[in-house]
Amino acid sequence: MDNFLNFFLLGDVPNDLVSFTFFIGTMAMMAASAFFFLSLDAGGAKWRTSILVSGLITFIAAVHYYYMRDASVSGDSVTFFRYVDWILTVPLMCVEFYLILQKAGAQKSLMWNLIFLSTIMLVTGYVGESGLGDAVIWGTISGLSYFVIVYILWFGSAGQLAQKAGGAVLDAFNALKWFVLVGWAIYPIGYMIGTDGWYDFVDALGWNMEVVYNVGDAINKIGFGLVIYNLAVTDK
Ligand SMILES: *C/C=C(C)/C=C/C=C(C)/C=C/C1=C(C)CCCC1(C)C
Repeated sequence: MDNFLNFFLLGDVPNDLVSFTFFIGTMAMMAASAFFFLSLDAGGAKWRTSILVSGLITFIAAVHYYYMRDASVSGDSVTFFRYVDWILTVPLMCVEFYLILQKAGAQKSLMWNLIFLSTIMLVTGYVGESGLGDAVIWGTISGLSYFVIVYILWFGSAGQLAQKAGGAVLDAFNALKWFVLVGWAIYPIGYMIGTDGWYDFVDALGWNMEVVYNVGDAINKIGFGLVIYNLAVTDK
């Protein structure tokens, strides 16, 4: 088994839970990328870009997981790779929202607003998590940006456009909206677990912030991409 894994330059199977989830995460992101890239035409020309973006999201994550796994086995911090990954992939998710609503008349401003807010959310989160600033203050600013994103998707103009599009587009939009409300909420929980003095019992379980983030990424990157794939094959 280890020889096989070394062949893929993945090294030995790590024996602590945290590194192991990075290892599984690398595999899962690689497999999902292969799936999306090979399925580019599954919904015809109309959905090609959307499926491509799904593949780019998991591929960018696969590369970062590869590095994070290495850092994790060596006991180094993964925070920098983590946020570089997010700062590239979360805006691509905002692009996905725009792409599926484009035919219902979505304006580019919807995409730029979401990208702007998610950048604020992640940069302020990085300041708090890396120790450059107070974890509570910066985490709160990050959380406020997150609420605005949720608000725009649940109660703003994006929802009206999805209604107008109806059918499979509306179904996909509604599913993705839940990913942002529930799936993305996993991250602030991870952040609080990583903040000293908050939810310290989690460490006793052998879990930590990184495990929570890894579970979040698997759901939000692979699951999110599969919703797009499903939309493409239902609405050819
Ligand atoms: C693929 C990666 C995704 C979808 C990452 C999403 C990340 C977040 C929604 C992070 C949110 C945070 C807060 C709302 C407050 C605390 C700091 C963060 C950055 C963990």
